[in-house]
Amino acid sequence: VATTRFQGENPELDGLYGDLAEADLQPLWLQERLLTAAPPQRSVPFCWKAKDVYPLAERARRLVPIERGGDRRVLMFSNPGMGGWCMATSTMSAAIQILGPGEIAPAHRHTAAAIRFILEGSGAVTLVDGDAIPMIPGDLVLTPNWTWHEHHNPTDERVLWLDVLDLALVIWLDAMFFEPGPDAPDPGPSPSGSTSERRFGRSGIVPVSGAGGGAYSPLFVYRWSDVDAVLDDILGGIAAHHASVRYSDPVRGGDVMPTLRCEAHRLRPGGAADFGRATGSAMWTVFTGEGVASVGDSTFEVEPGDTYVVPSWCPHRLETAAGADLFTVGDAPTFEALGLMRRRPPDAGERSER
Ligand code: GTQ
Ligand code: FE2
Repeated sequence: VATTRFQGENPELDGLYGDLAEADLQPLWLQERLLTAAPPQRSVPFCWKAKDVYPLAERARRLVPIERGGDRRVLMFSNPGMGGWCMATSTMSAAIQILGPGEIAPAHRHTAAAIRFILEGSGAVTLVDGDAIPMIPGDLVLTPNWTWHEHHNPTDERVLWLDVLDLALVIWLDAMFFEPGPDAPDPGPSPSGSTSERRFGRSGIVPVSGAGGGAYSPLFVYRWSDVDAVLDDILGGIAAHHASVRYSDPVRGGDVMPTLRCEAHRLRPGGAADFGRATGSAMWTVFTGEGVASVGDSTFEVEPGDTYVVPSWCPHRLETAAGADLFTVGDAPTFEALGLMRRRPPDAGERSER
């Protein structure tokens, strides 16, 4: 940077800069936001409130039919820091998806991996590689990289869920591929649970041969009733006011997918949790209860269905008067795999753990 002071005073140097530009070269010493002391966050702390988003989703449901081409009725969260790109964080898209009674979102597959966290309406079905998964609020459903998926709502009510995909990452990596249908046969009104659950959903027991052991979890759905029971038990056994669980691949034990980490958190009434800061971004959704989230310099009062962003390296703290259950999904596995995960516990000053 020191050398820039000669700019305009030294004709030879000016000539060099001109010739560099002609040759599609740029001097590192003039780049200002490249080798930064800490990441300049692209996405900013932000919260989408259910009371704003749900009515807009309902209007979209009435006005916009699901057609081939669009395929999905999805309101994408467009982070104000992302310059108008419809991404929630620098690696992830997030959205509210709504399906009316009798509607079908047709089959397709893509290299971006997705999770859904069900927020409203019981009995819609997502088929993942042909396996019909009935969904009720609080359930987590995976549609991993390149798995066929389609959504059916055979019920009389609208259903609404949170979608989160590693879409910004996949697009940045020039790795996006997409392929439409064939639609699977209609699963009918109430399939009796999925094959993936029957084979992989009993804790500690996995088939010796068959699927699993690949890059993503062969269990495509995690039931809220199970999450609820574990959180309850953890909090019952300790004096702390915060319990958390991680959704894991029952065969390999790691995260559910190579790019996304999912967790559920419960705070007792009057409880608080301080997460410090970490590289990587995350979406947090309130399932039940209420709370106040501090993310960087922002404060959000959150209620069920509200979703907020914790950008990379932003301090994050939660507190609640009435108690709260939250679901979170983030890109931590990518950071860990690439040696880019860095954490700073709360109150650690400038010291960070690598
Ligand atoms: O439900 O398959 O939010 O393909 C974005 C892309 C949801 C889906 C999204 C998708 C889907
Ligand atoms: Fe999709």
